[in-house]
Amino acid sequence: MSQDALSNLLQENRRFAPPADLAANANTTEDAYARAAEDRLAFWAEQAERLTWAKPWTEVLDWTDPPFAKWFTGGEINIAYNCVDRHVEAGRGDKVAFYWEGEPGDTRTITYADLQKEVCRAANALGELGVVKGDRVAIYMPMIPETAVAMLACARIGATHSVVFGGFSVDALRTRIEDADAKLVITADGGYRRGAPSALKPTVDQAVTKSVKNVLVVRRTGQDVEWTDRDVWWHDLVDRQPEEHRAEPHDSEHPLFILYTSGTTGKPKGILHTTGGYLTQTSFTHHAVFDHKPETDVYWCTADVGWVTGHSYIVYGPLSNGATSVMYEGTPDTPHRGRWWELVEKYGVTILYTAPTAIRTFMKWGDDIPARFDLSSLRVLGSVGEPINPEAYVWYRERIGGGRTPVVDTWWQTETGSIMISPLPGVTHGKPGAAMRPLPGISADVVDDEAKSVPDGSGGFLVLKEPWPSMLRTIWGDDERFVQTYWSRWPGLYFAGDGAKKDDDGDLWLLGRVDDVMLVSGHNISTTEVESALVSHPKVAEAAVVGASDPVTGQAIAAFVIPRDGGEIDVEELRAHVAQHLGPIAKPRQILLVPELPKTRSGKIVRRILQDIAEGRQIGDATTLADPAVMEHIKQALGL
Ligand code: 6R9
Repeated sequence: MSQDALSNLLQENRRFAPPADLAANANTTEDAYARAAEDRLAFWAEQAERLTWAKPWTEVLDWTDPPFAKWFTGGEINIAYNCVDRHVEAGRGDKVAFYWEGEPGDTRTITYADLQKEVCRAANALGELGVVKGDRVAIYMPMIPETAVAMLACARIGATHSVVFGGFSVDALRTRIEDADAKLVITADGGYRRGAPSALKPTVDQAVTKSVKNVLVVRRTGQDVEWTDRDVWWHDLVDRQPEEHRAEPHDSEHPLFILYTSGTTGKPKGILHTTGGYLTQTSFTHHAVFDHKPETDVYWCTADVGWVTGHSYIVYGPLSNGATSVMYEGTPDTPHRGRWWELVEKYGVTILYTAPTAIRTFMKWGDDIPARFDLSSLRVLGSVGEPINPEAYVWYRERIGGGRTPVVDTWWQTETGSIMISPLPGVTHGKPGAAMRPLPGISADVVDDEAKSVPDGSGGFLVLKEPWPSMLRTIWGDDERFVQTYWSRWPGLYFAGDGAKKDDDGDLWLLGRVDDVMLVSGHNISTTEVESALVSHPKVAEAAVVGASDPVTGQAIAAFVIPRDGGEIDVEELRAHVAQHLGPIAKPRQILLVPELPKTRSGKIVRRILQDIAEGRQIGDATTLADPAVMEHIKQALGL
């Protein structure tokens, strides 16, 4: 890619200042940037002090063997103690940790004292099953409280967990169990999705490999399950355990979890996160980015726990800060399309953290649905997972946040462990579609092919310049691939794989994966910008674009568009609309109207599949899709 790397076409001039009262009482203020710039390691040491350490560290960062970082070396800490016990010891045992809502409408309220007992029982149960510090445990669960309990119990005893999405297939689960050499699988009979029980246990039965000694099964749906000697019911084993368990301190660099990212080619990468640095940064970012106040806030992160967002911002970050959270099992349209807003009203949610894909879905369903509910409790809204189009940002702020709430667009990855680039709600004048600045203590930049920092107003590659506490430590079992994948493009820089641009103020805009950048008549055009231009048309709910090979232009833009409210769209008018916004070079060759888009469980568009359609090929592997039926609907709509 040349120095003019990614296009810089989109003009967006709207600005939103932080609300005065939020700014006046903000957890993190402007001075944090200066303090961190002056002494980054002292800044992170200060954040680590927010936690309770069993043994103090001797060195903040050991970077003598890059890119293998060690944070808070010599320190010892127990993550479960920090997320649970210390709140109980401080007299906050009666505070609610989770308001859990099952999809069928059943509910559970779990206080920190309840959570402590349950985590201790589960830790004792793991001991009875012979799981010891250093073993790996696979967790394949629906969104129920036992999932968080299982993760915390592993963390407590020092077993490394590997959570696998409940929607993944036998093959996907088996490869992950195998790669981690898991000794135990924790699962459930099933969970509720779209109004019906959806089975999990049969998938585990087919996926278990030799290393697995036991399968621990939570009864959630009550559906019939096959049973073998290896299987143990959670209620039989965990419920009879003592509710005391000593939380042994673990080394700051003890492996906490492995989480697999699929990538487009090759076997999934087991991203390894460790203990002290990970908790320091998830805890700090949850506190700072959401301005979380434990006494008054009710926080809801809508992610699935099988995604890194669920690890860092449903479990570890919020619990370390003593948060009261909502946890919801099911889909947003069950039993009706207002379910989320009903939950916001019911629990008085003040902070909501979700993904652009969900926001665009709600836009498509219509403004009248959220308008029926009282959403006035909301004060901060967050977005993660993809670039948020300006139109979706403004809709979120206006229709969900009543025009009052800052929107924090948070950029990060499984690999980074926590949020890296984001506005601070009490400091930043937000721009719709921009992730703005690296957080205090984080060094990010946009560079060209030669790793030279690009000037304001241009685009290039997003890189991270200094190690950060919650960075991945390696790829499980494959140090070489870790170095190759992330650190080999330019010496000393972490390459995130994303394109970005700096605007004239030096603020950062994410432009999508560089693999997705299209090359049209010699110009690099970002999929994100064309999608945002399409979505800015009032009749478009959602759009995905890909570069399809073209004999004349090299690649030509093929756009897949979902009409808003199922309405009609004049395709020529839409092409003209894009040309008007971005210039004639960005005009799609082809616009295909579709009812849905192929997405992963975390809402990312699987462009590879759309490219197969645009180039008239057989459609490739669709196993990582959240809903494989989507492909049938698309093919039908296109007459394929
Ligand atoms: C947390 C998470 C990471 C990739 C990342 C980027 C995209 C995430 C984003 C964003 C633009 C944001 N991404 N947040 N792009 N703006 N606010 O999503 O982790 O599943 O590993 O995906 O997601 O492309 O590189 P993960």
